[in-house]
Amino acid sequence: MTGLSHTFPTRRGIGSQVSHYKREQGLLKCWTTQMEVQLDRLERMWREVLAHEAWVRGELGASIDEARMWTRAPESRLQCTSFKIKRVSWSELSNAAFWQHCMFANIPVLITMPSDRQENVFLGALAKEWTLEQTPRGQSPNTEPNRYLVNRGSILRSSYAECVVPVKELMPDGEVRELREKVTLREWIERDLWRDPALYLKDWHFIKEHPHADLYTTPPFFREDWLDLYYRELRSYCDDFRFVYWGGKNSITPFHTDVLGSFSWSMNLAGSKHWTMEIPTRQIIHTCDAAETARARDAAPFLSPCEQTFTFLQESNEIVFVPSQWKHTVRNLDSDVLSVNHNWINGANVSFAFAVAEEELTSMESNLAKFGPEVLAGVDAAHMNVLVRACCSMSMDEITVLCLLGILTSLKQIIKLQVNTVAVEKDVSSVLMTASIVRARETLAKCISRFAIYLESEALERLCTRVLSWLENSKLFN
Ligand SMILES: O=C(O)CCC(=O)C(=O)O
Ligand SMILES: [Fe+2]
Repeated sequence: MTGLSHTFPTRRGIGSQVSHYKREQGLLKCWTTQMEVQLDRLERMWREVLAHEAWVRGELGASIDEARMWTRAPESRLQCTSFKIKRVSWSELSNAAFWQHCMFANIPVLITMPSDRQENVFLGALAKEWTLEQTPRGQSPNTEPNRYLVNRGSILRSSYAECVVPVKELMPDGEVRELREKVTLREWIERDLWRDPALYLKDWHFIKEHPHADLYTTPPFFREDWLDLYYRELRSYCDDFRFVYWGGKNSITPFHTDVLGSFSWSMNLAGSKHWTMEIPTRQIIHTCDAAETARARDAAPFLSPCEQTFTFLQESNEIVFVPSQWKHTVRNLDSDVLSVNHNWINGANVSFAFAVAEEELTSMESNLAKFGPEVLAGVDAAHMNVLVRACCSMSMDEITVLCLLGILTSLKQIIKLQVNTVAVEKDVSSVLMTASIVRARETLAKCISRFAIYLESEALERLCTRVLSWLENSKLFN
């Protein structure tokens, strides 16, 4: 994969930063030369919005109050002693409720999809082929209940057996390393089921590698995805954050927060997972009880010494929504646990992406300043962008462009909604888009102020300033 694994711990040592430096530098060079083309696209989008300006202003008035209420709702604070993740049937969860109570509030949820595969239209062929069976007596090395895939992954096996897949090894110190030797899917499927649980097929960019496979589609709750939009529209899909995972019994994803403050959704297709999550400090009111913490730590050996944890099981057909910056660790409970996992960013959490990059920048600046103010002053913008990108997967330029692209796309969506959609849907969706813009413009303003000296394109800065001042002067967004 070209980006960093989305499961790296957030703060990484300078050693690993340097080892990524060269590769990142190459990627960034290519990005800078693409910048003009990208700005062209963004400018064009902006002109399209302006062409509809009067209309957007006239049509949107009814929903703006509601949008404002959503985005200004106080952040959800939790009492961790009593925190339990909610299980909600997907048919009872509206898109609007998901935005309000999960994405804007930054609260996890466990969504149960229909068990009848025919009803579950989002799960295509990838989900329909699996049958888990109890391991026959005597075959398992221990007496624990255990299930494995009877058909050993028929759809993947029939079409993708010779694909090289990323198999990661969990080191005793909790670091995850990709195996040096190439492993094909066939080899993975035919592996000894009782082998070392330290191996885990994960972060397989399945859609990127097989764009026409059409094995599943993203459920509607998670489709407002600026991260994907950015890589698709502006970067010719040089990277993505859409993965397939296939782990054996007791394989683990160590404690981490997801890449760049993103949300993640993880849908189990076969098998069960045991999750341990930690409530971020700023969302906590009290500390929780010690016994609960000890239990969580037993289940998750790489847990950091922190008390605000809770655990839950995810069965097949269930989707976990992981909010931004909620640390988590996952243990697979069956011999075959197959899941799909995407990371995504939109107006509800783009502020986290900014905050993660800003934190890295601040720490780099203070490290450089230790060598003297002239050293910090002498560091060029490109160098800093490479370092920030090596630490958190995107440079400051890229985060700024992602935020601008998200805002412009949402504005265009609002315009389109006015033309094409029935009244009720139009109303709900424009509230969501508007609320998303209201949040994101604060982040865009922070990007061009805090990242100012590191933004390599003045044209980008100018366009951001124009869009921001338009939003500021528009009654709709204030
Ligand atoms: O399923 C796993 O092993 C890890 C999933 C995860 O970290 C995520 O969904 O963010
Ligand atoms: Fe994760």
